[in-house]
Amino acid sequence: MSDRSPFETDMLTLNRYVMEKGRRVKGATGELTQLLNSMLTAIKAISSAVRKAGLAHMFGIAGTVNVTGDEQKKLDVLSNSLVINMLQSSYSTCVLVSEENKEAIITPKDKRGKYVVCFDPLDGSSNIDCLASIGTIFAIYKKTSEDEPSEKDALQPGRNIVAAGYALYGSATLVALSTGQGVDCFMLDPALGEFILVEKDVKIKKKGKIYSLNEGYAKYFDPSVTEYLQKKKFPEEGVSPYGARYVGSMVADVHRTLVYGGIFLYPANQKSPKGKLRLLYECNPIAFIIEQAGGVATTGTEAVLDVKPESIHQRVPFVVGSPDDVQEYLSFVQKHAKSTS
Ligand code: AMP
Ligand code: P6P
Repeated sequence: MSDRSPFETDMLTLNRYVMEKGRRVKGATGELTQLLNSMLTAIKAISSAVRKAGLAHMFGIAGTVNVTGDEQKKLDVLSNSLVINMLQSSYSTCVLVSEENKEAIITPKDKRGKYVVCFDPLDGSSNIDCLASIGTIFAIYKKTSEDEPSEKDALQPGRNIVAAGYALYGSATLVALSTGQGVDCFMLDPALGEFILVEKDVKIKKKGKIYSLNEGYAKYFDPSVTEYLQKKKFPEEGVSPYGARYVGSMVADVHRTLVYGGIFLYPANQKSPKGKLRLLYECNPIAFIIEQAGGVATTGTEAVLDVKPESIHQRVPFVVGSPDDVQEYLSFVQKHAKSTS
C-alpha cells in the first residue's frame, strides 16, 4: 500500500484536487468547491468548442459588439453563455460580471450563493480566426454586503480575491489556479476529459530575458516606457538585449512570462490614458496569480490588487512579471515622475 499522500499521486485530477483542498478547510460548506468545478466544466466545454470552431463554422463575427465596443465573435458569445449558465447552476453565485455584458448579471433568487465572479469568457478574440492561443480568465470574491445583490458587490479590490485562474487554449489546454496558497497548473487530457495536475506551487523567475508589449503604439508611449524599452534593446556593454515576444492574447503572453520569466506591459499611452485592459476580469485575476507565484503586478503607480474599483469595466495600466524586471520598469517611471514634478 503506497504511503504517498493523495496530493502526490500523478493522476490527480483538478476536480479531485479542489475537492480535497476544500475538505481540509474547517467549516467549509463545499460551495467554493462546487463553484470551481462548475467553472472548470465551462472551460472544458469552451476548449472543445475552440478546437472544433473551424469545422463547426464558429469562426467569424456574431454581428454584435460588447460593452467596450469590441466586435463579438461567435465563440465569444457561446463561451459567455456557457460560463454564465454553469456558474448560475452551481448555486454558489449571486453576482456575475462579464466582459461581454454591459450590466452585472444577478443570479436568480432560487439559485443564489455567496460568491461574486468576474470573468472574461474568451480573451484574445482577435486571434480566434488565425488559430493563435486564446484564454478564459476569472476571479472569485465573497459578497461582503448584506444588501440585495448588485454590481456594487463586484467593486472590491483584488486583495479580496478568494480564488482566481485562467485557462489557456494553446497547443494544449491548461488551467492555472490559485486559492491563495500558491499557483497550481493542470493540463487537459482530452482522452480522459480531465485536467491533470502537472505543476504544483509554480514560481516565476526573479528576472527574465523577454519583454512583451505592442510596440505598434510606440508613437504614443510615455517617455518612461520608451526609455525602459531602449535599455532592454540597447543594454550596456557586455549585457545581452532582451528578446521580444507578443501574441496579443494576454493569457498567452502572461503564461509565457510565468513560465520563462520577464515582463508583460500594457501601459497607459496617449491614445489610451488608462491603458486597455479591464481591472475586474483581466488585470486583477492575473495580478493575483502572478503575485501568488512570487511576481509583481503594478499599474505603474500602485499594486494592481490595491486599486479600489469605481466601475465594473474600468481599465487600468498593467505591467506584470518577474520582480526584478517590474522593479526596473518602475525605476524609470519614478525617474520621469521626479523630473516632471
Ligand atoms: P465554502 O463554505 O465552501 O464557501 O468555503 C469557505 C471558505 O473556505 C472559502 O471562501 C475559501 O476561503 C475556503 N475554501 C473552501 N473550499 C476551498 C477549496 N476547495 N480550496 C481552497 N479554499 C477553499
Ligand atoms: P492590442 C485581447 O483583445 C486583449 O484584451 C488582451 O488579451 C491582449 O493583451 C490585448 O487585448 C491586446 O491588445 O491593443 O495589443 O491588440
